[in-house]
Amino acid sequence: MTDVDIDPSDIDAFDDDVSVPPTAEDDWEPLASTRLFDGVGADAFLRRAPATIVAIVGERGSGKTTLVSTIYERFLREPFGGYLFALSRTLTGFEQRLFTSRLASGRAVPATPRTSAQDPLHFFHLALARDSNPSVHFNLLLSERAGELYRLVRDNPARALDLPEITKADHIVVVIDGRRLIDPKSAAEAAAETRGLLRALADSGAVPTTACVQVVATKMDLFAGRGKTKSRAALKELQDALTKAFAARFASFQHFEVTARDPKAKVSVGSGTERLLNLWTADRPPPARPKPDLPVLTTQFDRLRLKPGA
Ligand SMILES: Nc1nc2c(ncn2[C@@H]2O[C@H](COP(=O)(O)OP(=O)(O)OP(=O)(O)O)[C@@H](O)[C@H]2O)c(=O)[nH]1
Ligand SMILES: [Mg+2]
Repeated sequence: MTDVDIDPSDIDAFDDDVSVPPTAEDDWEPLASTRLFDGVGADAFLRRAPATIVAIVGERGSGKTTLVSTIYERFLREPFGGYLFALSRTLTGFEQRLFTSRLASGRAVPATPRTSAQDPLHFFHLALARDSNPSVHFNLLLSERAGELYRLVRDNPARALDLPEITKADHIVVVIDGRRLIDPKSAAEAAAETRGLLRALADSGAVPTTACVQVVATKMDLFAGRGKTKSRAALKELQDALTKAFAARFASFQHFEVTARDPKAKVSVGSGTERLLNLWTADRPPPARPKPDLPVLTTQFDRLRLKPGA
């Protein structure tokens, strides 16, 4: 027993006023946030390093967030699709979206938290390197936005002009909900919505002429089995019809089929996303720069003015 009795409950481990900003004399630095980038954070990142911008668009519940977060999840286990995980500046953002798919969440069935319609635009960051050449990193910025916003674009294409993930996109991934396609009651509506969104994007004038479009059918685990032959044929028919209607309106137009997360765990996590990674990290020709409009040089003095250092 010491001279002064201290009641352990009197000790407040969080006594320091954390709202006081650190001073130059403090011997510590706050860690940078690793939540998802907002628009300002993404711009700041792009000023430091080049990155490929991938806009993930589609209806509510189609599987946009799960698609991106399970690509990261694959890299937690091992190299994936010929790529090594190099870095992510948004680790906490990924982990927050994956928590409800883990045992620690106490859930019996894996799930993804819904992106709120009130949430502003966010971006996931993923830096990857090819297995064959680990010294070269590819930075990917993958957008996250609630499906409601894209419904508004479908109704009013001009709204796409206000969406930076579209106007700055290198790739636009249009996600189709496989669950709705296998149900005859919702299949026609899901197909019409996808057609409507693609038409709105093509008509909006917001999509860069260099942007490549990938139409991704998700939840392909639900198409497995003999009873699903008709659904698979209907999906193929829809893909052909979309190609016919829209392939000429974008720089490139391709179809993909993906199982991001099969709740029965029969299909591996992120199955089918390797081909997407390949496309997103492919070398692209540098953008064509318009020739500067130089004045006609007539006198010797004009030429002198254009000399370096003049
Ligand atoms: N069976 C199956 N379910 C999936 C798959 N991918 C996603 N889901 C489920 O689909 C539901 C919706 O997925 P989200 O990723 O939240 O969809 P979202 O497009 O981001 O939806 P919003 O944020 O509301 O726009 C979740 O419950 C997922 O668990 C898949 O590959 N297979
Ligand atoms: Mg989401």
